[in-house]
Amino acid sequence: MTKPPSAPTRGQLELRGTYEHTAPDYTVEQRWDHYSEGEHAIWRTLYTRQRALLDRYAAPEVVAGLGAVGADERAIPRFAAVNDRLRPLTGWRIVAVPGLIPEEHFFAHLAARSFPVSVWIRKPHELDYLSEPDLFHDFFGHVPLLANPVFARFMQAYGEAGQKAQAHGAVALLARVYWYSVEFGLLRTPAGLRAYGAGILSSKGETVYSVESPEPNRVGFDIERVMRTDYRIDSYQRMYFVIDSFEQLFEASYGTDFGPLYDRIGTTPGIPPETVLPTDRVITRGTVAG
Ligand code: HBI
Ligand code: FE
Repeated sequence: MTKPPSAPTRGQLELRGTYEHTAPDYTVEQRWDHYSEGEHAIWRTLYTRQRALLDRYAAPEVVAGLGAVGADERAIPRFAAVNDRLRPLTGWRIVAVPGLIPEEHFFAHLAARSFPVSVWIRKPHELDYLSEPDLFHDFFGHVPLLANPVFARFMQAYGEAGQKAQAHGAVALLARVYWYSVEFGLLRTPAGLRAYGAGILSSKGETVYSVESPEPNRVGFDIERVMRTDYRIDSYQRMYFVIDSFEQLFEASYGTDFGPLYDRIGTTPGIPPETVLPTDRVITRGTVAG
């Protein structure tokens, strides 16, 4: 029996997953045969709805990755079959977990190129909003880019950085990088802004909002600026950070010792997401700008 973790940044919270049968690294069996027809139907509804938005709103690498891992609308993916395709592409695999897992285990998985995917899927009345990651968020949002070699290398570097940040007591600062890239990142492409963050891509509303709404600020990605910025977990983002390429993201994180940066930022108050600074590379100034 493994103790369920508390959700990051949300304080103590009842988690929905079942943590009784987890291995020491918090993995479980997927038990694909146990999904009900109703659960496959939820997947089908969500997949179909989001897939229709990708060509217009998502980074092309996401569309390519989704095809490469062999997911489709017919049924919840079998993780073993996905791994057969993913491993030769980037050396990554996905592992089944009950839900959120403790930070140290999450970072250890990423550093070892394994991405934890929750085994449970949301209920029919939760199609539009959930406060914990489920299988649809984890899979549809995160797994496609693991097929991209540059992004995959960044994720591994993030896991390694996470382990160092823990030793430094600076996970909260590094987590802002994850939030504003892996979860809510935008990419500048010749065709215009496109979403690549999993929090965006697993939400129908935010997929459109992040790219088209006049409300949020959109500012060029700079790792120190990102580490200094607060984020909101209970609404669409007021600030998106925009990368020009996945190489930029990788280079900002790989081989850099963030220790001095963590010390410099320390416990200074976070910059509100509504704030645009004179030093920002502004792409769009939002109507929320303070
Ligand atoms: N566990 N399953 C899971 N998925 C996450 O995204 C996750 C987690 N545990 C910790 C965590 N994220 C965050 O604390 C870090 O990204 C900072
Ligand atoms: Fe996520």
